[in-house]
Amino acid sequence: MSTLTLPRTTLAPGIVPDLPEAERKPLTKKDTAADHPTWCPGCGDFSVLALYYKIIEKRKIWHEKICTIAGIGCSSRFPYFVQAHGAHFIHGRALAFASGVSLSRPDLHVFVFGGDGDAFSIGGNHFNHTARKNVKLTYVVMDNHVYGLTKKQTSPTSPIGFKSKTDVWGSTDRPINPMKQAIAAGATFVARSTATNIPHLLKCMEAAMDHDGFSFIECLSECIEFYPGAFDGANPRKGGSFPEVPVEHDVTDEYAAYKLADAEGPGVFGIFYQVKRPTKNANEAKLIAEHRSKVEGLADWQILKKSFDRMK
Ligand SMILES: Cc1ncc(C[n+]2csc(CCOP(=O)(O)OP(=O)(O)O)c2C)c(N)n1
Ligand code: SF4
Ligand SMILES: [Mg+2]
Repeated sequence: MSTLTLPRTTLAPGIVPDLPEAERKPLTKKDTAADHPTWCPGCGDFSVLALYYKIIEKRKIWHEKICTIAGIGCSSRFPYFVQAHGAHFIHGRALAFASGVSLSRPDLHVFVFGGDGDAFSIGGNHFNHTARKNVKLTYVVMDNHVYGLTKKQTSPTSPIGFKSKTDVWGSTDRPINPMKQAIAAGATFVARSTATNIPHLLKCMEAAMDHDGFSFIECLSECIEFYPGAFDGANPRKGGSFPEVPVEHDVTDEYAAYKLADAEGPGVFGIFYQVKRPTKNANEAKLIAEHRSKVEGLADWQILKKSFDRMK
């Protein structure tokens, strides 16, 4: 069952849609923070949420323009914690719902959040098709390499040997590579970051938001409860390293991006791939405009009649 999160009825100072823009105050974390997040203390997902509040304030995204969508999972509880429009939707189907919102409301920047299971198990098909259609939205996958909400099952990104409730002797299945999958499916913005490198993640989220098309970020986000230490190798504070995408990397080179994605885990961090390609939003808008020009001046019933006559 999906649950819609609705705006509160008492308006905070920044939430006054009928004021002229210049007089409106950016929404602070206090304005946008909803329920106290129910994540375990130390869960990586807190970083992504904190940065989302920051982006809303920094980019002056007005209350009525915020749209936060997610599927099901610990990470997918995200919209509950944002006091604005959004939906905690069906497991794996967040992108389908978000695509509809994005196509019908070009004035919004739609953000979708979720986990590795939501994105690549049950939602695998939706991921591929949203990417290839280049629907304008930003998708941040908080990849913890495990199903957190359902208490430790193997996920599509769990490494070989990972012991879980579904693989008590250790997983033998080759994990998927989200970066390769996104590039191959046709995503036009593909980046990787971690929840432990806040400035880097903020840069990636802002760049993703500025991208006109389907922007995807794989954010390594530790599940402190069921896969602690999974990303220590990417955390210099835990003895790991944080190699960034080389400055000479050409982000428009699909094969170079694919090669970067081949690096041994935890891999490299930054924008792997970014190209310009017409969005589904632009293509549909063009189609609608062309059709409208052909039926200009006609009443709705006349347009309908024309369609029915064509079917005869
Ligand atoms: C149709 C359906 N199948 C299975 C479930 C059970 N389920 C809920 S969340 C989840 C996986 C969550 O894993 P992930 O997306 O990685 O999120 P995390 O909890 O790790 O953040 C599963 C299998 C469900 N809610 N609906
Ligand atoms: S179970 Fe894991 S993913 Fe879920 S809130 Fe706790 S630490 Fe985060
Ligand atoms: Mg997960």
